[in-house]
Amino acid sequence: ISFQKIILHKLQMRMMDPFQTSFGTMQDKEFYIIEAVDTDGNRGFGETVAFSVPWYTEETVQSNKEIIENYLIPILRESEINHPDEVFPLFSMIRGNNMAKAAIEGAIWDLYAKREGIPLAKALGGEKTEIDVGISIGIQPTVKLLLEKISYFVEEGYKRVKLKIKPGYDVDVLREVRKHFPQTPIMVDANSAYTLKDTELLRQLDDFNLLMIEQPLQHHDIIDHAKLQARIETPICLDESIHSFYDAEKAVELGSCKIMNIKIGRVGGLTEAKRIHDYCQEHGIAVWCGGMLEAGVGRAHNVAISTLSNFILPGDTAGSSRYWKKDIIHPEVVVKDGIIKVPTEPGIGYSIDEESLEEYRIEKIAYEF
Ligand code: OSB
Ligand code: MG
Repeated sequence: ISFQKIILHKLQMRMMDPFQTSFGTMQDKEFYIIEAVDTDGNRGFGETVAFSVPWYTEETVQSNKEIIENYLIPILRESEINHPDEVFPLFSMIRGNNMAKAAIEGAIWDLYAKREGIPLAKALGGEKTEIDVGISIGIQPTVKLLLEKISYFVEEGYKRVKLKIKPGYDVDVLREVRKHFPQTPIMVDANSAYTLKDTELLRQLDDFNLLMIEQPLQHHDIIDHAKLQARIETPICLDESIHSFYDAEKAVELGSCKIMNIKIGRVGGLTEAKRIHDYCQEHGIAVWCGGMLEAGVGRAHNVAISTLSNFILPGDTAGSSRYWKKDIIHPEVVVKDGIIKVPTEPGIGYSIDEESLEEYRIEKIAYEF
């Protein structure tokens, strides 16, 4: 693959509603769309998924840009790449900064698939033609509002409901929710809001027949999660703690989780995501695709990776209209009856809506090769 240039488009988009987790509330999303152009004029797209503030992981929109500009693009300028699987190892001399790496690697995967004339899902080895999706619902100001939101998304057809919890917004809320939705597949996500001292409280969650509890404990931890898993029935799913294949392997060895949430950005890209997927499959750990409040390009990448066979559980890859009045891709990602039909066009399978891109763009920088 010989590059002509890489363009960074900085976008600013406002979500229709604020999204509240145990670590904070978000409504304005800033990110970069990475456009990789080859010497034949083919264009591949990736999206940075870090938030503006480093409260989910250390990375930010600004750190993504700095790493891409100062380290990753210079590495690409000096390297020859024949397949996108070579990108992550090339970047391995740079520690961490997985979301920066993933965004640029994602653009190269899309470019590669388009050059080959195949869908990205197929390039990754995915075989599903449709994927199941769930919905992630933020912490609500009142239980009444929460119940209304759940009703809305259940009626929309989403295959499972994920509720954000935090200390003081957990057992009582779930009791109310279960009263109204006794059969709905429900899981919870604590985003690291608890410690082992809360074991008794977390054990009470066993009464609610939850599919899983996501990331109850510290954001880098796999030790305490193993202890907790031994003491509760509800399967633990790790999100924040898994930054790499290495982390995934140690978590499975220790019994820190029974399920894994794979986010492409958190683990450094599609190649690493696929490796973790394969490892989990070999070890009987079901995986699903998490979300980072992405716009269309990031969403499209999530759809593609979700076609791999061990993405058994519904992901957080909701449709474009979950957060955006108008997305930056055409067609938008559509969920019907809780299902997304995987696009069959080459690459990510959705095209960039150039008009929307321009409308949301606040900065554009081109790096020539
Ligand atoms: O923990 O999965 C998470 C949103 C922001 C930060 C972290 C998380 C989330 C979500 C929503 O749960 C996922 C989405 O709908 O994109
Ligand atoms: Mg999570």
